[in-house]
Amino acid sequence: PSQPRERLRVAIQKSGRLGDPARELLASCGLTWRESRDRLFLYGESLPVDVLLVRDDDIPALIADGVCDLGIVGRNVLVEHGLERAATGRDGRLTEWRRLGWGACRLDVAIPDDQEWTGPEQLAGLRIATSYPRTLARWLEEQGVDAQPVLLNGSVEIAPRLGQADVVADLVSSGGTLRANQLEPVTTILESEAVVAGPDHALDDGRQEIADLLLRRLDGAVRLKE
Ligand code: PRT
Ligand code: ZN
Repeated sequence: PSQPRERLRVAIQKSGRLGDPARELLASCGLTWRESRDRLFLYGESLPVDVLLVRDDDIPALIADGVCDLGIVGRNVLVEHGLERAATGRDGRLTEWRRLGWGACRLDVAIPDDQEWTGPEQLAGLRIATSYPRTLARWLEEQGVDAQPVLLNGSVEIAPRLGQADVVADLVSSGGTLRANQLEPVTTILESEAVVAGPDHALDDGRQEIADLLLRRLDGAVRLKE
């Protein structure tokens, strides 16, 4: 059990695609802050809200373990973490508290562009390179297809050329990266965007009230942008 905490703690990506938009969103909620010397922490000044700057992959576990209350993260990361956590029998279910409408991408299956796509059954027996093995495995199971996820944490798109895998399941936004690697997206496993992730229950120690205030402002800021 963690110590009582009267300040809300929000995890966001330190750098990368979602870091700057997440900071801008918090600023548009009226949050001002002072940055810690090591640049891992933003101490909220105008609201009792502190921000932890981390790798996006660490955000779900920080919330599930109660270190942070909320996080801004891609649905792709949240879903993969949830499946992993469930498969390994740990509790700490997370949900999407808000969808943010930016950071959009898809987790797509892509095959060499000189091949014809006839449907998911074509993937039977193939090695599929991905950074999202649980999400891929769930989809394969739904499709009734038996294939072999190959976990790669980066450069998934070059795996077929290197002979590490036959096809890939990778994040796509413009599709340029796949095309440059002679791959063609053929079907979508997951539609993703940035979300506010939180536990599937209310927060303790008065932090729910702070979260409600922050989310009210966030909803206003998101509406203004539309
Ligand atoms: O360092 P850290 O671990 O925090 O960052 P990261 O490198 O793991 O993540 P980052 O910053 O690359 O992505 C963070 C989140 O942005 C992802 O989890 C997604 O939710 C979201 N997102 C949106 C994307 C993309 N669009 C995207 N295009 N994440 C990755 N990509 C990749 C894509 O796979 C391809 O390799 O970007 C490349 C360019 O894509 P195309 O299709 O435009 O060519
Ligand atoms: Zn990451």
